[in-house]
Amino acid sequence: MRILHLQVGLLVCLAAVGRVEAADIAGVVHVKPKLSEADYQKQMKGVKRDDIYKTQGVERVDYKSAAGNVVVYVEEAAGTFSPPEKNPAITQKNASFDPVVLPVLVGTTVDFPNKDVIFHNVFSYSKTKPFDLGLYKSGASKSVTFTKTGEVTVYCSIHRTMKADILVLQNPWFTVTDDKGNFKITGVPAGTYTLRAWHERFPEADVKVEVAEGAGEVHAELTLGVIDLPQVE
Ligand SMILES: [Cu+2]
Repeated sequence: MRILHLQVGLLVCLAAVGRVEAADIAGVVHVKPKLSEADYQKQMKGVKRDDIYKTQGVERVDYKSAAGNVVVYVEEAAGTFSPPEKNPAITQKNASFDPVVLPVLVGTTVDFPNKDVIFHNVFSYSKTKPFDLGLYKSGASKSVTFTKTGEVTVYCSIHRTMKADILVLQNPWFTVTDDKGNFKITGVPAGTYTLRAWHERFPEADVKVEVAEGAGEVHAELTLGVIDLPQVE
């Protein structure tokens, strides 16, 4: 009975400490290409119609959905952190990687299961972690441990549209935005941080965030965009 009381007491104590020191960082990432339709048309003046037709069937970037799959992360935080007990996975399914963007804590092992009926090959030429898992069949899975922070772009040597990005980060305070750019990072200890936004097509953006003790929730907004980047329907 006494042990039980002690345990309950400890739990209450931990909960109280957590409430005082940690807060959530929540907000939105905006994606703002800067060139208007009118300015784009002005730039296109004098371009031959035949030349335009050559590229007509080429798939364009959908900037409306670009606010999704943005990694939002605390750049640096004090402390040492343990990788998760359950490995995150990037699955090969329908000749695509799922998810296409995966932030992980340094030291994490990522599983790459093949859930297609066809063979795939998973490899990366990145400086952060070059690897080549070779061809492997349906139902098989291989793993890679990421021991250095940085960016790792992953491809399949057979299917050229297969691409995934892994961001290896210093601390566990990161998340991926939903398709509207919303994000929430939970349980960030009190402190002053640089919050960064990473997207495969844009330069990174950052903002300073102050997490005060007992803040509850801190709001943050980030904007990704490129000067003169055309957005054409
Ligand atoms: Cu493939």
